[in-house]
Amino acid sequence: MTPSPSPRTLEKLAAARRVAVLTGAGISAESGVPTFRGADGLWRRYRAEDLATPQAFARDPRLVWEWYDWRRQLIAKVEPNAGHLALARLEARCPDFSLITQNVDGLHPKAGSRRLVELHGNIWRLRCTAEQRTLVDARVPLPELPPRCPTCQALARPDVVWFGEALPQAVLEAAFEAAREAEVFLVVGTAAVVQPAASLPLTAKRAGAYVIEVNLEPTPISSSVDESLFAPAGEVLPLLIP
Ligand code: BV8
Repeated sequence: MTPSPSPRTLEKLAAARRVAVLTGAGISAESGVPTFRGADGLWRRYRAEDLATPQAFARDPRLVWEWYDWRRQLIAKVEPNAGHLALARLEARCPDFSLITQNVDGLHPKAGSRRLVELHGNIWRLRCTAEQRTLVDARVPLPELPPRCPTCQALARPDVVWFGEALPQAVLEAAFEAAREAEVFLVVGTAAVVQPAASLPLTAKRAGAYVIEVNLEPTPISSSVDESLFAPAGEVLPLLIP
């Protein structure tokens, strides 16, 4: 039985002019994209430190690219779900809105979200390791692994932020400013483990936001939020955002 949002939560969300949302892998789960730490998690078959790090890429770029190409092929076959679409509706209604995502799958823009802060990059972009130039290459599968920069033939990497890499400063600043300014902060489908993303909900709370969490189960921030709704995002978000 999907829990009903409290009247206070519905009032806060309906009245808010400034809204920010943080999403994690859980919002894409109902589209068929494995999460990182869940039962069918991506890390189950792989270990984060073996693949999503600069050291792993330096050691074996082909292995890292086999993992990313496998994920790209999987994501290419799926569609945004009701949770993604509800957030796109919320954006259309809010004068001041930011959707901050940890996800690299590109399902939020595919659902129509535009005011997006992609904290960890995007799996559909490649970055030249020599000149840092980025390009969108959505071919699945990629014709050669590892791919090379079409201009200078240097190795190309996924344009994502790996563990141990700093997030781009401008992206970080935009995310924390949105969290500090928000009247309502919605946290959807994240285990709230990975930093610095996991600090955003508490930053919003400390700045006076009403914080709503949507997850299947409690997380380290559940005790700090105003309301937790423990049910699939694809079911809860349409109730929050009819
Ligand atoms: C940084 C892109 C500093 C790649 C990702 C030791 C060494 C080095 C660093 C560290 C260290 N210890 C700690 C750190 C910091 C580290 C970190 O936080 N580590 C964690 C593991 C402790 N962070 C970093 O390294 C960051 N950079 O700190 O830089 C710095 C500063 C200056 C100079 C140099 C360095 C960079 C972190 C970014 C890593 N990249 N992704 C890729 O995707 O391949 S993170 C990866 O995890 C994804 O982005 C993912 O989104 C993210 C977070 O996971 P979640 O989204 O929360 O997903 P998860 O599977 O965990 O949970 C899913 C949740 O959904 C669950 O709660 C589940 O219950 C729920 N759910 C499931 N189904 C549903 C649902 N909810 C609702 N509905 C459903 N249907």
